[in-house]
Amino acid sequence: MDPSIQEAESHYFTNEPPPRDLQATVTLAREFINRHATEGRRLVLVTSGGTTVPLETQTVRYIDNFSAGTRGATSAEYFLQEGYAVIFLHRQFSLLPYSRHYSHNTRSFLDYMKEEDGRVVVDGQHQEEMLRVLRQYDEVKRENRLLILSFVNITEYLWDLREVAKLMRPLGPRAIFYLAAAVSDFFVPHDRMVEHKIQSNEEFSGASLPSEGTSKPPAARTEGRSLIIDLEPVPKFLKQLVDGWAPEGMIVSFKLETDPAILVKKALYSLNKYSHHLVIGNLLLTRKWEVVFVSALEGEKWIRVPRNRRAKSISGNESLVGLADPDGKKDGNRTVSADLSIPEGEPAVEIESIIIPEITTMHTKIIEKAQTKPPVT
Ligand code: PAZ
Repeated sequence: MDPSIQEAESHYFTNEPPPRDLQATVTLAREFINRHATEGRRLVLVTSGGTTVPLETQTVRYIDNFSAGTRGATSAEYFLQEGYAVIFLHRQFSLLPYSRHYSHNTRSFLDYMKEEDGRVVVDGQHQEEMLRVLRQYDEVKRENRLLILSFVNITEYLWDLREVAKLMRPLGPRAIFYLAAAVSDFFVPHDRMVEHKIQSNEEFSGASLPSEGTSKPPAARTEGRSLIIDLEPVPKFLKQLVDGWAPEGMIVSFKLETDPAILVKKALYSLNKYSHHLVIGNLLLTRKWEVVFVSALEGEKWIRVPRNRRAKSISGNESLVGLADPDGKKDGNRTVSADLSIPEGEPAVEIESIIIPEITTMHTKIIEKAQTKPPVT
């Protein structure tokens, strides 16, 4: 492996302190992986939600991104449906498999309930759907096939990813890494982070010194009344994942763009640079309706789901046209704007119900290919 990449890894993990609960995470993950390895099951690590970039060690302020974890939570359900064991490494409080159907919604979960003879029961109109979700959830719980782990900031995410990936190594080609989390590209290194809350009042701003008294200038400081933030690039660890941490696993990364003109180019660039199995490209505004698979095996392949002309309004009533906003929060009371780049209505089916079977078919081929390879002597 390129020594400069190893150097970047070593520098990063020496300088950025591990999360406090890393040992507990490793213990849980080890036990889960070993059990499913013994049972010969395929296992996927799904990463989901956005990483934060703290500006202070005692964090009051941080930089965040838009991701609600819809892609990750939905994909995890379809992997579970395909019989996989799933480690769901997600941003704390972002969407979770199964409970996603009833949370982060314009509706309160209490709207699914009603009182009957002094007891709380599920309202009649939601019985069928909730029973379907509950049965799937119960089966997964009974078979102990879902492990939920969480991170908040970029450093916690990278430590967890590295440690879990190394634990998954013995699974060889039976492992998938499905990296749907929206990972920060820039961060504040620990030795340039101020300890205390950044002050807006110049009289107090002198208190903002890096936590360990290093000579490095703080990455965030006030100048006059402005806040100046000088971020550094997060080292790209996909190469280490491919070559070092989990060299035999199937690796699926995501590429998010907002400009359609560069999406495929950027996905191809990533595929060539990291030589992994698959890059799934998506655009912020259309990510629930279309994605592009870019792989060495199959080139460029688009997956699209039709748009539902009928979108549900907040009240749950169907309206002919609703505006589906980029974050998927329903607002059926507004009319569709003239901007045709914003899709009408919700997707007719969840696009992940097509993405995941496609991936598991590719995974089967990878496993079969590995089985026909002569053993390394
Ligand atoms: O979490 P969500 O469903 O709102 O969004 C999913 C997504 C766009 C973050 C994901 O599909 C993705 O592209 N993740 C990788 C982002 C990137 O670092 O390029």
